[in-house]
Amino acid sequence: MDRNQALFDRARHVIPGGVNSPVRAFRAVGGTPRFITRGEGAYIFDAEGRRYIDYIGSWGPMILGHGHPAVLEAVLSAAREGFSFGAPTEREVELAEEIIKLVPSVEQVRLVSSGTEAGMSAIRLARGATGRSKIIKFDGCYHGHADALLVKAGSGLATFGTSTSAGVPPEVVQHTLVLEYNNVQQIEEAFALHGAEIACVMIEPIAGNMNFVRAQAPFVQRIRELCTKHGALFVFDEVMTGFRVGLHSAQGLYGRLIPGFKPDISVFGKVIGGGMPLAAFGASRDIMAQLAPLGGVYQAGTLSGNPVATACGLATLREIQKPGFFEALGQRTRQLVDGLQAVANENGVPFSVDAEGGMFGFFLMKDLPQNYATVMTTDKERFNRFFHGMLNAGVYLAPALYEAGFVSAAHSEADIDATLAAARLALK
Ligand code: KE4
Repeated sequence: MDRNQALFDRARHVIPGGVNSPVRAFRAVGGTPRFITRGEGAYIFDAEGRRYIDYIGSWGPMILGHGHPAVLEAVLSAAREGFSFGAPTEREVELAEEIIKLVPSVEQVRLVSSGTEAGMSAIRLARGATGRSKIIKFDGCYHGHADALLVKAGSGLATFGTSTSAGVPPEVVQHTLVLEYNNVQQIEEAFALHGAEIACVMIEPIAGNMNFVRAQAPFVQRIRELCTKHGALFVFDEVMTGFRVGLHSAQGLYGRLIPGFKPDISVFGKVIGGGMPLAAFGASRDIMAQLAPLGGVYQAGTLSGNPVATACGLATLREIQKPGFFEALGQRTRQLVDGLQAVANENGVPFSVDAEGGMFGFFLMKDLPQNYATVMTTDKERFNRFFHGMLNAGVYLAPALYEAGFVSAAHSEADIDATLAAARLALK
């Protein structure tokens, strides 16, 4: 029997679904998940020893590729000094300073261990800072699995959330309103109806949980104006886009499209941990002063700012600041998506692509979708055939049509060419 299958059978005895995060189980695409033994640069290897060009990169963190020497060295030397102390260390100050240097809207940060924890804390902070309960999110955006955020779009604006998950009591999601992404009219109406009660609006500026859908600049600008007018806070969930779509994250991009644009609270994860468990949320000094031990909003964590994780994150952030890093990464990613588009056109397959920095998406439809409902009209069977065609050719794409893809600095021109050759066959 195939070693992946044997491991999967064994895993399912002791771990629900055989995985520690649902998307890894391949349930959306079918087939047997690959059990990865090691990573090396742009590649990962499965239990059968097969090599894959990796376009997941741990869902974003591995922007330098697997096993970057400088990062590995930083982690090993930090680990030799100690894994965790439960006391402040200089390195978490250095990491905070690095994030603040690169993200002008952030004056102070709090480090935590996962994007979920960062997003959950950002919501609590927004509610504590405003004294309000209502929050707005958008259909298709994922902000981690905190109860208040596991909510599906209600029908219209009056009905507040019904949860997408068992185990979340209605009371917990009654304050969460889910609107359509890129729908300016709905956000206008929501503020007209509930403006005085809204603590925050939370958004993925480029929605990587709908594969790759950009928030249109006028939409972002209108949310910014309405939040300012009504005293609500604008939360940018940059867990996926942060330091991935550009050195100054998505807010750097929107700062160029919308003069003076800044979110109120920013959430980071993935890249800032370089593959180790580390995330963060940040805001102005005034907003962050609401957090314990200064203010009344409680938030804590045993491994927050972990000394080994901060070493990994810092080494990663230092590498991506090197001259030309994002130009090269952006070029490589563009080469991939433009090549995929060309191959799809050659084969008469309706296809559209988009990319920013080291993050990309593609859709088996002619025009780029602007919201979740449109994304979900994708022909799932067709996507799954493409996914498996690529996987069998040694190209590991996201095992779900609503997930984004990631290119690392380790991906070479030859890797892109090999990917396009595989796509030519798979699309045929
Ligand atoms: P984590 O708790 O998984 O570290 O972060 C949650 C999160 C928050 N915000 C955004 C925009 C995110 O994309 C995520 C996590 N992303 C998923 C991929 N779609 C992680 C993969 C998984 O769930 O296994």
